[in-house]
Amino acid sequence: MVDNAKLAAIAGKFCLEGKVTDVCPLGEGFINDTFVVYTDNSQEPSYILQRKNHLIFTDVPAMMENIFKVTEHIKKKVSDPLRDTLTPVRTAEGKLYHNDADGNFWTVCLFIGGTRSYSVADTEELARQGGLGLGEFHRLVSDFTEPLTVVLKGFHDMRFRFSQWDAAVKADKAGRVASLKEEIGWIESRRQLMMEFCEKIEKGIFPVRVTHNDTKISNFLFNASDGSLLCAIDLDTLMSSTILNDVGDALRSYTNTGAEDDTDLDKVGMSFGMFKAYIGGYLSKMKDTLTGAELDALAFSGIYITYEQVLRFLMDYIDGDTYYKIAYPEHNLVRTRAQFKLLCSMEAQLDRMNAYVKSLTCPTLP
Ligand code: ADP
Ligand code: GN1
Ligand code: MG
Repeated sequence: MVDNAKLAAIAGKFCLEGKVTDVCPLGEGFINDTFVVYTDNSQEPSYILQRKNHLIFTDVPAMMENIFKVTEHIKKKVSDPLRDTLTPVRTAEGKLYHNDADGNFWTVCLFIGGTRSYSVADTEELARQGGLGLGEFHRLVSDFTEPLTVVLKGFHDMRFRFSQWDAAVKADKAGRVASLKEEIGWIESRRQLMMEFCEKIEKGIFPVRVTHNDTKISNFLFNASDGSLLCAIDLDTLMSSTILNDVGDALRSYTNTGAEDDTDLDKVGMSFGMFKAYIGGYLSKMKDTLTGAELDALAFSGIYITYEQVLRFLMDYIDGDTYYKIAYPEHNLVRTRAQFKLLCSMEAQLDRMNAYVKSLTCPTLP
């Protein structure tokens, strides 16, 4: 752990207003280390300081360049540019990151006050706000035309995930494969179905758009005053891909009645009410932009990305827990089981999810 004085010194490398008075950890994400920075300008937090995981994000400068370009684009279109998207802060040398003596990459952005974030959606109104927020984000970036660097190769590419998976099962680095016959079967029994969908993506059936790629609820800020959605944050995985990745990951997060890592599987499942609320919000912004192929695949996208998440958590468990931060030894296995329960619940409700999307997009005439 980095001590407070060191963190304050790192924050001091950036062009901050005021003198740093405190830096406190914010235990949230699975990949980066996030801190809140206080200054003598305010009682409220002023900045977010992050140590980006450079073992995962191997080109932090390119990642920050993506974030800078896209947020600049968004700022030109919104009413409150300092609240309606992230604002990266540069170092005294004019860089969007600070590379310390130990090889760590640090970044700073403005803290957006008067907001709150969630790890689970507990009301349908929150889910509807989430859908509106992702729709608004996709709308804001829809005319961003500059190329974006691929920060994580193969991120939502199932063919790539299966190549990692096959290598992990073969290597069996942590010696856990023999005890995971049932769980491995969950992945294998759906491999062909998932590859068929992946082939559709590869064939270009869905348009390539600017996407967030990590749309779980904790990566959005909501206004504390009225619960309305403010903006998308955690823009590390901004890339070009199909919006189905974003909608699918959001459905995985917002519709789950339990936690992502719930140990009580009775609590886990897809709430159809939350699905309706999320998709209703999203489509109210994006219905006229999406192609028929995208609309037809919207409901399945939740299954696709939830399956990918089961695979990724299980693969990390097989690998000996090297990717995601874990809070206890079996954490990745618990996550795998909880996400699998959610997957089964989504599979059982696919027909009615599809019917609901149809009812919103092709209303029958009276
Ligand atoms: P990670 O990459 O570790 O997931 P995030 O960027 O998602 O980190 O940030 C973790 C949490 O910190 C968010 O869920 C949110 O609560 C808070 N947060 C992040 N950025 C800001 C910001 N600019 N203003 C206010 N809160 C923020
Ligand atoms: C990670 O960084 P964070 O915690 O927002 C992961 C996502 C997973 C998510 C599961 C770069 O997101 O892909 O869906 O955990 N991010 C990366 O909660 O791998
Ligand atoms: Mg996050």
